Amino acid sequence: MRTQVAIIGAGPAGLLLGQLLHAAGIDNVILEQRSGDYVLSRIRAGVLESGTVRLLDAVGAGARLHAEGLPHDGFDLLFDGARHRIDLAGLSGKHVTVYGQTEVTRDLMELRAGQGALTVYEAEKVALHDFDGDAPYVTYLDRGEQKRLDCDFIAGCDGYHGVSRASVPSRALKTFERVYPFGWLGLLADVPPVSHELIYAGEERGFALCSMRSNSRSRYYLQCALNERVDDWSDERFWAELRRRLDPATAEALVTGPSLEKSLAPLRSFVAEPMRFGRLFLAGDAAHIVPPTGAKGLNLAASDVHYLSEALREHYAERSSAGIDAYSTRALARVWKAERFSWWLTGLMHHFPDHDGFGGRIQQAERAYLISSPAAMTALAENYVGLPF
Ligand code: FAS
Ligand code: PHB
Repeated sequence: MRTQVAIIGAGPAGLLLGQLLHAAGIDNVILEQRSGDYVLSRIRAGVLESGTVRLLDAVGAGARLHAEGLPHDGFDLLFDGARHRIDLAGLSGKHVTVYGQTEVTRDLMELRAGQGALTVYEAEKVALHDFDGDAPYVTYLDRGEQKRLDCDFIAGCDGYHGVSRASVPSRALKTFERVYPFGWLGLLADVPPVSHELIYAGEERGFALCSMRSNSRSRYYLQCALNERVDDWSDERFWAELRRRLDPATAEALVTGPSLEKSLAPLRSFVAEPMRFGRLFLAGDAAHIVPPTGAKGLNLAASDVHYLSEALREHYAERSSAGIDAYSTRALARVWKAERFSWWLTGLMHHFPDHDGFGGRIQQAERAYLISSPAAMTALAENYVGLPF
């Protein structure tokens, strides 16, 4: 089989890239190791930047998003018992849209299936070949049968643990990493959100996030130790700890109920440079990871594939390699700004080991300055709504 672009991974990066290439008339095949149902079962991001919404609209995947997504003009920071609203719309002129990654993935999957574009689910033993030459190809097992996909380019959209970045010789890669001394325990429940906007709480007992998927489905997170196990957290224990990390009025307003899902995610900042190796391009989590505090992971995947699809369109339509040659530098410029913001907001709102020492005093000073300075809040707002593509 032959295609122009082989895409590894059917997460948001791979699926959105597939649609952007389809819109440009560029043939592509997606190889995904899991089933479609499994991909949809993963509960992840919840906040879309306006740039991501524009891309979804551009490929025709925005209808349900506009019908069911929740535009948010601000969010609260809670610390020292007080909630401080960050007026995103007033400070940046933009808003974000609360719409779960699961729904984005579902919309893109349905659009792709309706166009008859090929996604091979449960593709096993995917292996990348000759991407440092002019005739790359991918091999994989399809229901036990060895297959080969010849292509012009390979897009590695297979996430942090994928095969694409692992296929690059280590001498060709420079990686940067910061692992945080805590994780996030997430809970999804069909209960009304405690507030109409998100609340990022940074009280003594640790970080908590009050988010949502709709006006009847809530998403909550608790900072937890890395050695915590989900099975040790009953719903009752989760709700009781969440209440302790909220101010009394918010705790009182909290509606609890049975969890639909609970999961633990470690937090790390990670970047692999460059994001291009011959005819292999990395995009999304395959190239970088941010702590979810800034809600940037999914949105960075979107800007990566925006740049990559433009570069590939230029290659085929204008016979120019300028976009391809500039892809890594262009993508990394935005990636590092999002890495900085995500690291900063994580530092501002989480409980670190040196909380009682120098680091704790710096955090207090950072918070006091932020809520006293329109300029500081504007900087927070323009990063949160998403810097320009
Ligand atoms: P993804 O990991 O989503 O998709 C990669 C796909 O490649 C997967 O479907 C995988 O099965 C497939 N794959 C992997 N190896 C393969 C192989 N060898 N062959 C074929 N296919 C392969 N971001 C936020 O903004 N907010 C959040 O709250 C948030 N929470 C998160 C929680 C967790 C547990 C994780 C892991 C991430 C979270 N993120 C969050 C970040 C997340 O949303 C990612 O940024 C987003 O999924 C990136 O999308 P992709 O780059 O497509 O990678
Ligand atoms: C979520 O709803 O999953 C979510 C929202 C905002 C974040 C992280 C996660 O910063």
